[in-house]
Amino acid sequence: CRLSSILSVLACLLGVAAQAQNPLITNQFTADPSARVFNDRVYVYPSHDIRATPGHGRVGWFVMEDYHVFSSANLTDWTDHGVIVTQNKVPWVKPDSYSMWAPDCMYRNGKYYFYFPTTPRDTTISKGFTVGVAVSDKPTGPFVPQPLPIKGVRGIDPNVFIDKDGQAYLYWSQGNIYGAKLKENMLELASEPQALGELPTQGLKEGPYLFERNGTYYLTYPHVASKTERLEYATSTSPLGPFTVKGVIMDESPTGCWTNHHSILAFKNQWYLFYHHNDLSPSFDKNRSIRMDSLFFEPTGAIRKVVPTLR
Ligand code: FUB
Repeated sequence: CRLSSILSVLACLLGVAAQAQNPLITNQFTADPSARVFNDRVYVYPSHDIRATPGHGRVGWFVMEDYHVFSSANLTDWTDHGVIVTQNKVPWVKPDSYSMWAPDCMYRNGKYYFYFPTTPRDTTISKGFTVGVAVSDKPTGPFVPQPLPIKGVRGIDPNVFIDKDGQAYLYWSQGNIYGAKLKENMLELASEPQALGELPTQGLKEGPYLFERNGTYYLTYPHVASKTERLEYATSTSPLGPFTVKGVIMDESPTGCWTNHHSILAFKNQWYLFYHHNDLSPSFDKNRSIRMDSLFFEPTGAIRKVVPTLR
């Protein structure tokens, strides 16, 4: 994996693009894709799965030490811009925790804010996962981590949404899904965290992704309904709910990957679902690969179920 990191940095320096079909990236493992459009280009901020080696990470579990960002102007040719944040350069992170889980990125007022969940070295900050922010002038970094994580957030899988009135919101998960307003500085909560309403009462819900379409707020999330995660959604007339469960966006993984984690975006008049399976690691589902398929709405606003394309 260190070799693959070196190769991907070289590819980036030489301007070599990654390839097009699913999975989108084949020279390294990638998961939890948060896709954003910045300046007419799609940027994907995924997690970066690696394999445990002696003394580095826990065998059989997620091992994640840094983040890359990838971009594309046509959703076919992907450029790896290299590492943007790494665990041991974030001042408050537990050293060598290898728990740099699912991130997100948002633009506001000339800056790019990269949100990432991980575990702090000091349990008085948080006893488990919390969410940090790193800030950059460019979508590809360099991102400078804030000295401390966001106060008042315990959990994983941050997702940021800015409404039409300019109010920003942070969503995250800790078994259930929570949301709160963010201050204009994008670094602090502006309201108390709250649960978001009538979500499924049974089974883990994580990886929230919120977007708005025609005045409807869609809260989309992986949910373990039976064996593995499937992607579901709920809707509301307000960004903090209450949300009402509406349906399934994608069934459980055909490749047996226990997790799925997604984002949804519109680019050049077409909606897309970014998600992951474990195409490149069929026997170990903690080494995942990001994918993308078109997503369609019914005239009622319902999301049509997405069937994953084959490789
Ligand atoms: O990638 C680590 C964790 O697995 C994420 O935070 C979850 O959403 C799941 O994909």
